[in-house]
Amino acid sequence: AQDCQVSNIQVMQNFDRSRYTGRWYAVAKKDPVGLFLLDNVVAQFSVDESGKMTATAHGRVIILNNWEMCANMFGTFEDTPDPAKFKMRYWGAASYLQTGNDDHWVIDTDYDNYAIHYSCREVDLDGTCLDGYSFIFSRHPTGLRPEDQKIVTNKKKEICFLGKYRRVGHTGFCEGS
Ligand code: AZE
Repeated sequence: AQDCQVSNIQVMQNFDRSRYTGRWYAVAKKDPVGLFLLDNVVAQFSVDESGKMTATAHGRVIILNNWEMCANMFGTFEDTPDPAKFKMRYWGAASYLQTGNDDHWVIDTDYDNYAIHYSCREVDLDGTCLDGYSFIFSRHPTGLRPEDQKIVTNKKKEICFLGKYRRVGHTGFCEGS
């Protein structure tokens, strides 16, 4: 399954959204084209009474006139027939932040330590991903445990994003926002 066809990408089997709730620290990311969260990215997933998944996220961004700020974002997730594949509508607390409707796939997670997220925004004519982004999340602000690194590297390869990630720093820029 490494032909890089978006439609062949394997996602988490029997994804359990309730075990996925809580805080996740982004430790690495692969950027899409255009504006994106720079660093200090933390996401918080919830499941409401009706079972719908929602999330908040923050991260440092630089918008328009070189204005550095902390983007406070919200996301709601639409279910699909695959329990690990969602459509995410997202928007910012402030109107000048970004809005969108992206795929949100959970590629792999052990729920307690690491998670690999994937989103392809534009599939190329040959079926590969032309524009996409991905987050590697950890439950630990200090990063991935050594034993999870190998798993994560393999998954980066499977989603054809290996070598395209940058480390996500946590400096406290968005603390208390
Ligand atoms: C994600 C975790 C779940 C909630 C949300 C996420 C994505 C947020 C963005 C935000 C972009 C903001 C920009 C502002 C100028 C996947 C981290 C909402 C993509 C570019």
